[in-house]
Amino acid sequence: MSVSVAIVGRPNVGKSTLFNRLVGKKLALVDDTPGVTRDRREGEGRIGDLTFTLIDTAGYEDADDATLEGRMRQQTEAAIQEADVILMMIDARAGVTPMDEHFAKLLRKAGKKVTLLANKVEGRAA
Ligand SMILES: Nc1nc2c(ncn2[C@@H]2O[C@H](COP(=O)(O)OP(=O)(O)OP(=O)(O)O)[C@@H](O)[C@H]2O)c(=O)[nH]1
Ligand SMILES: [Mg+2]
Repeated sequence: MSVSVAIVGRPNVGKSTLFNRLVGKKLALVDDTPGVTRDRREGEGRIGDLTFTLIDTAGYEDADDATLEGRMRQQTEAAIQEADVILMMIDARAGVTPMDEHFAKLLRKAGKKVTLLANKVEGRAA
């Protein structure tokens, strides 16, 4: 069984972009609108000789179970439970936002190994 890695973070930080890059295919929808990923997606990720099961998640963390956002949040929480390794992504141009802090809290509770990814670092603002 391969190691599973979940990419988690608030909407629009670039999770699906990284997912597609590591999987090497455009399996996930990427758009400059928050909330594009509606359900988790899995693919075979690869970095050099390392292969792993990569999970892309929806970027919502704070909503009622009955709503669409609530179901997205539940799926994200399930992915956090399942994953061996978590990549938490932030937008380095925006810095740490209250929603990032929400995700950080959620992940601390899970007690998993978390690596913080600062994305969108190519510009002066970052
Ligand atoms: N400038 C810049 N833009 C990026 C980078 N990575 C992703 N983006 C852009 O950020 C936007 C959001 O990317 P997504 O990959 O859809 O973000 P997401 O975190 O999956 O968003 P949700 O599915 O809504 O949670 C897209 O317009 C991407 O092209 C980056 O490194 N730099
Ligand atoms: Mg996405």
